[in-house]
Amino acid sequence: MPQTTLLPTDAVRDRFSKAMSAMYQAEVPQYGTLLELVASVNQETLSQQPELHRRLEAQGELARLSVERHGAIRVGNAAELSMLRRLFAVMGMYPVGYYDLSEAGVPVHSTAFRPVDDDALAMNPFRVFTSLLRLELIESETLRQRSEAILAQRDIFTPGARALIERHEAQGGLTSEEADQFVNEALETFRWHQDATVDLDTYQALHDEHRLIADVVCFRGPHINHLTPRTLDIDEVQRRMPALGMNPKAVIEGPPRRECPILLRQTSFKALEESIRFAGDAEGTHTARFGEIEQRGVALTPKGRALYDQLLNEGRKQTAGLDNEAHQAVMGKVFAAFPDNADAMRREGLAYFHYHLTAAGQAANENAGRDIEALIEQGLVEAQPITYEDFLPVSAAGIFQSNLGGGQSEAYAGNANRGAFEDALGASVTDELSLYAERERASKASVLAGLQTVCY
Ligand code: OOG
Ligand code: NI
Repeated sequence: MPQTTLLPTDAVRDRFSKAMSAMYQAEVPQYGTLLELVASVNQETLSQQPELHRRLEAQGELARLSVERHGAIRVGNAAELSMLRRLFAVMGMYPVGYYDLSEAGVPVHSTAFRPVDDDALAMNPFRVFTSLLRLELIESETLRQRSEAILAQRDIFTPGARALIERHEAQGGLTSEEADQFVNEALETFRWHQDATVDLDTYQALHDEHRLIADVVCFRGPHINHLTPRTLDIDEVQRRMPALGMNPKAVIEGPPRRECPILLRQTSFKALEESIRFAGDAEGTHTARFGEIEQRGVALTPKGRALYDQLLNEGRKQTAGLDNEAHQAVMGKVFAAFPDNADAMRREGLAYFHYHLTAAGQAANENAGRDIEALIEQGLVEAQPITYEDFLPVSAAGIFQSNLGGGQSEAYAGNANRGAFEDALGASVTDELSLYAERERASKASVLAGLQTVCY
């Protein structure tokens, strides 16, 4: 029997992320405008900063820049979340990280489905921030039961998607043709629906409880609510948005602008008001879909992250109500306490690095010693920052809130429940920090193993 050739899961993810971007551009034309803006700002940044160009190229970041993006969806129950886990596995995307958004008054908890291996990340790091609605946090017993009943009636997956997920699991992958079918079928789950499954009164009641509940419960599927290209200069994109007809959120989330970017900075154009037909034919609107941009920096160690969290909290106490310029100025001052050069961050153990032998290092031998810092001093080893591939709960809450009309209650605060999330998911989530620590450790080990043995 001829062997079937299976497509690498990385290729399935690449096809899917491109198809999703095309679908979202057709659905939300402003997202297409945002992509063009990001592409031209990236181009300008690279030509103005040849050193940045060189570094990104050396790190393999340049090749993935134009395909890099993340998206987000919100689902209603365990059955939906666990099936999504199986769907994303077809594309080599696995749950990494646990994010508790109840802390910020949003009744969800989340993970990010994303590739984990170096090669997979380098090829296409497409990530989907996936939130599970927490009906148990809803005050009203009646609304909770009503929501559960509505959600129990829908199936967000096509029969074709289910069949292809099973086929992937049974044969360990999909053929190229099956992958194309899978992409088409899986896209249906993320598509926008102009008609709600409920009448206007039900929508209104859920909306009054929390806008997010209406968004998750009232439609046939968990429409993709944004896609996010990666920019090299988020401040510039934010500045240029209004001239192109986009309404940016008030402030850029995350750390301030720095010489050596850390973690993640994010902003968005605000969600659009879109017309909806409700059951019983009433017309109304719903606001859910937006476009986001991100600028990524180096991943921080637990020590670096603790410093980031501490400074972020200090900054937040001083920035309430400020416009972006003033907000960034305050954050800039507060973050002066965070060393802003790669050597200092490395020596102080604040960030993760990937180590490799330089040309001189490849010619050197083990007499050079085993102390990585000394090897760097001698020019035998180079350390490159490892890019942060994950998300930040405070920033995510800021993105949620500015697109939910802001000012949501803090009523759910402090309800992290990773165990319940993992039960619903049907798997545990990988700890993101352990992934960076392992990548750093493996690179150090291979540097040391790569120094030539001396024969006596
Ligand atoms: C997700 C918001 C969080 C991010 O980039 O932090 C997010 C949502 O609105 O569903 O996408
Ligand atoms: Ni996002």
